[in-house]
Amino acid sequence: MSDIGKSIIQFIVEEQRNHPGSTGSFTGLMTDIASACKKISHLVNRSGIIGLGGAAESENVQGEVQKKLDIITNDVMVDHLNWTGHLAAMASEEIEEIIQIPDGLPKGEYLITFDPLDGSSNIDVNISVGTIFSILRCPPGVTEPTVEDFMQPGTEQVCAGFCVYGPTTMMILTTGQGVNGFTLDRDVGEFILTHPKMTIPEETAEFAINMSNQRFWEPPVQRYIDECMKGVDGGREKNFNMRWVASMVAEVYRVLTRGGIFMYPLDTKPSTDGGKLRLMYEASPMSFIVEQAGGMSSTGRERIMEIKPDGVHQRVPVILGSKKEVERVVFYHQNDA
Ligand code: P6P
Repeated sequence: MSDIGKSIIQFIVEEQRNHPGSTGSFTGLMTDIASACKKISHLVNRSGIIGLGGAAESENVQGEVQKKLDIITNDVMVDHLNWTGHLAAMASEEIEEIIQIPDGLPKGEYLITFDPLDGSSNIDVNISVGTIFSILRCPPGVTEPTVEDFMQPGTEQVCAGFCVYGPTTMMILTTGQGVNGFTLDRDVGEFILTHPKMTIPEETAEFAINMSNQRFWEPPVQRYIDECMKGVDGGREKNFNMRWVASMVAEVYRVLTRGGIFMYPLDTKPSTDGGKLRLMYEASPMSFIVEQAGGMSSTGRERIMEIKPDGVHQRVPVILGSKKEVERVVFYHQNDA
């Protein structure tokens, strides 16, 4: 019988039964995350009506001007997750320091990193945005987590997911057993399984990159994109199409549904210190999802999932998607550098 139509919590409870000895804490944590994302979806959808569009008068740790919704959605995540007893600490794109569980509240066995509203610069132009999260285990015996306890490579993730607030609100999730997509049914307020076992085609004819950065790219990326642009006139066996939404959640969801290669490579722009995208709450969770869907994710020089972070807000180059294309870019890095 097809699982389609099953609620996300029913799906997770059934998955939990595959892990003998599980305490139900992970299921509880996922319930809280789903609840927070439903609230964020509501706020995003009504932002123009309730005056939540536009910029706040503040900058985040990245030095980026914050949108009002960046701050509000960060508060939604923290307020939904800090009292439930499933987490030992959190880390957010919007907050420089790790977020401790308030004194007096119970702590749990998990750590979470999140970008509460990725792509928020798209809010005011009504383009899809999203929430990205990554769940790690808190090291055993640690009751006051420090930044060091978060410095775990992507291979240590228990779960990774993202919500995309677009024409429909969807939650994409992996716990290491493949990738499943759930659509928010607003009539009942539930995420419903609509895209079971998502897989990325190994081949693609679609690349996504911000072409305005071209003069800053390294030779392997210059070569790869030049060949895509020339298609059959430049040595490739096909012609390519290009997309750039400037919202990672939208790009990754498209790659999951029809293939493609998404690239935010290393560039020599002064503002991008090692890359634009953040490892712990963008590149790492998205890499877990992409690999679980049969794709590949690399900096061009190493597998993103194997990078041990040196800071919560560390940036890395990202090249992910259809395996054959990512392999080609990695090959160029190994032979063109
Ligand atoms: P650019 C959004 O700010 C983000 O972090 C990703 O979601 C997106 O892929 C990228 O930055 C867009 O960057 O330089 O094209 O605006």
